[in-house]
Amino acid sequence: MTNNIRKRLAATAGVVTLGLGLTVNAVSAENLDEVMARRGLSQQDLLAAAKTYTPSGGRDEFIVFSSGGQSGQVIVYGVPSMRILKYVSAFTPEPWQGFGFDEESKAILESAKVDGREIQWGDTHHPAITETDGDLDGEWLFINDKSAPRIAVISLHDFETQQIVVNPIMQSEHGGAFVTPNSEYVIEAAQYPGVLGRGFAPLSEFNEKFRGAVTYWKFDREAGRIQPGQSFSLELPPYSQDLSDAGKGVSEGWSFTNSFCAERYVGGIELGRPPFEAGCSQADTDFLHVINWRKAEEVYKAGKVTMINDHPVIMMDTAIAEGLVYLIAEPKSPHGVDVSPNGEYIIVGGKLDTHGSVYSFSKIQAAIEAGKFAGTDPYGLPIIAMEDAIHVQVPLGLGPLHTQYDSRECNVFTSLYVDSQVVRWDYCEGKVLDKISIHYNIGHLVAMEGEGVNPKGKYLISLNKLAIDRFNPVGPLHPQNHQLIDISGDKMELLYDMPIPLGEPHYATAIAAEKLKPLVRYRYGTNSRTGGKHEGAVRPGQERIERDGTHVKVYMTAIRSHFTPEIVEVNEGDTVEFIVTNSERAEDETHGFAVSTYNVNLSLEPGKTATAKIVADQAGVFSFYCTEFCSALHLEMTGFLVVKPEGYQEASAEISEGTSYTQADYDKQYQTNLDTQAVIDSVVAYITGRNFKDFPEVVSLVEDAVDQLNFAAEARAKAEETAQAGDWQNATLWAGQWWQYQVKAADIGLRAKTFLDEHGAVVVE
Ligand code: K7E
Ligand code: CUA
Repeated sequence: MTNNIRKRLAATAGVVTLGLGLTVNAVSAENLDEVMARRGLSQQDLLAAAKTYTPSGGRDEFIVFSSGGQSGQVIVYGVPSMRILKYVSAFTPEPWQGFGFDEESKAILESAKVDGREIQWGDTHHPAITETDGDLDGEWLFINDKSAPRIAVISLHDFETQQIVVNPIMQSEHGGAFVTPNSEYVIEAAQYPGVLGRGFAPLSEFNEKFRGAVTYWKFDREAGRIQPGQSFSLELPPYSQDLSDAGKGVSEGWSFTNSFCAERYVGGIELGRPPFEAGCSQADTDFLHVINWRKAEEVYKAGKVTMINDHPVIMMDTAIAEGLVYLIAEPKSPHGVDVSPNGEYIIVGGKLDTHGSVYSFSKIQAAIEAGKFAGTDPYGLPIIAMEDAIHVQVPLGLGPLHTQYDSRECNVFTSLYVDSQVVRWDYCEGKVLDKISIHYNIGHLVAMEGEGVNPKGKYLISLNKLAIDRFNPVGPLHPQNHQLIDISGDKMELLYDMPIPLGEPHYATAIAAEKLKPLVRYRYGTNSRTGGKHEGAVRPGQERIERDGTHVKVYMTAIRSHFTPEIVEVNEGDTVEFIVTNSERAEDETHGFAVSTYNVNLSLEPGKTATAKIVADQAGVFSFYCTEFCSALHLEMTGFLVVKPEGYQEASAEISEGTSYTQADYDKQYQTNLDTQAVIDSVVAYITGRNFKDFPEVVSLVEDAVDQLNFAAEARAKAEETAQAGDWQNATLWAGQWWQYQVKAADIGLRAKTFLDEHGAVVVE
């Protein structure tokens, strides 16, 4: 390893002296026609490749946040390249990010318990990005969990989950997360009916005791947190509420939630009764719930609520008296409900109906104002006749589910589950424009910002339920398939298939990449799970081990390529907290912190502080080490946790080592360091001889290199001091440490130089 570094440094020196920046690879002589022939590609394929291929270092125009289905995570990828960039853990532990392993994220998962029960997974369905005036703003992301009624709040400053709230009254949900146009509320509607508050009632009392509900979670933008104390719900009939969407523009202040199984069937196939699927699809229509949330907010603030599990619920009789909820028939087993960019139209697909049904908000308002109702449902909620609310119904194909809006006026895309197609149609005129087949069985689809007030068009992604024969077989459980479709022309064109091997994604949301402004590094000593300062953060030089009875706190730093401290001695049975701060400032210099046997792994991005807490109940000597290959001496980034058996008495405190060093060793290392410094000086001259200050990336690299050189100077002082005292052992080792810092500085300098070369830096006087 040491030799390799020497060679690399020598090479750096060579490049600097010769001024070489580029090498040309003249080996690849195959031309495009030959590649097409060899790989059996058509012109169409080449076109698709050219539209999606992103050269090394290139960026995507859009970023997609996809539900990770049963993984309880969020999948982040780029469009058009379809390169996966990150999995964000939300409801489930994920060791790479340390989520569910550090104490800070364990606290989030602790708050995600349902009635005291730990839920080890999540069924994520619908992500939603915060909106300002109905426009996606890229600050926060919400995602729901269908299995347990929960919503996670993810910061898009660092792509980390910072909060999970548990719905106090529902036993399952589906119609979350959807945001109101200024993210005042995050909407969460129930799915399967239950006794509100998760209580018991016999199924024989289903009609009387079971209920649906919709919750409006208050979002505090400043704090980046849902405020449960300012949130409220509406009691709804036990129709299985499904998806929701918030009104905007003309319909701002309203929200829409559809439902299936308005038959209120309770199943019982084992009793000889027809199963749910028969009992829930008998009637020709279900109900779209039209809710005046702005008015409901006033009713809640006026205290006209019933507290269930300490949560305010507007009961149905109040909702009826105050005119908060209206029902409209919608076609058999509806699924998606999607509001148009101007807020006037609400499009619903009926899974067992062939139509896309376009409701008009102004017609709905006219009916409400005129008090024109077709009757009431069994619970007394007013029903608006479908013909009084419909703008147009368009035959689209079999199994219409979800709809996304295009940048072209009046154009939408609807998924056809049974037909395995996407249909583009005009919802103003009510005509079909184009269809494309997908493989196979599309669920949701996502167009770029296709749910906001300002859809971007260009691309559509079909989120398919089956992959069948699209990929190399990997056993009976197939990956999911996201298919990228070009929608910029009049004909939709399939561009790319992306396998997703993590869970079944339901919905995804896409935002222009330029709207996202994620951090490069944390402010020093950040608790990333709260976004605030970590009280246990220490700077280099402040590291220490504190003992309070049997509770040991290790305040530690991590920097290429060591932890401080490196040897931690505790007694069997002690509780040990490692509070580790990554003291790097350099971009992407993440360290890990794992302790063998004790189920510990932290992810420490530059500036972050995280805590690993263990009960050292097993005596022994356990290595801790860095789990990210952070530097040439990454493998050496290690230490010992010494857990002394109860009653153990140490014979000698002296550490016995393998190698001893002489003055000759010291002199040799000293000379190497002087030679290395000459190389570093030439790199520094190269950088400072160019306009490096025009490149913020290079400025931060230079700052990091200067830090390393300061550390080098400190180590050099210690080496010379111990040499003066004739302690050749420590003098040699300190000289070696001095060299380590030099190597890091040179490594950073080389990166800076490469960056300058690639970005056209110019020589300055
Ligand atoms: Cu799978 Cu939106 Cu939960 Cu439709 S949902 S597909
Ligand atoms: Cu730090 Cu590897």
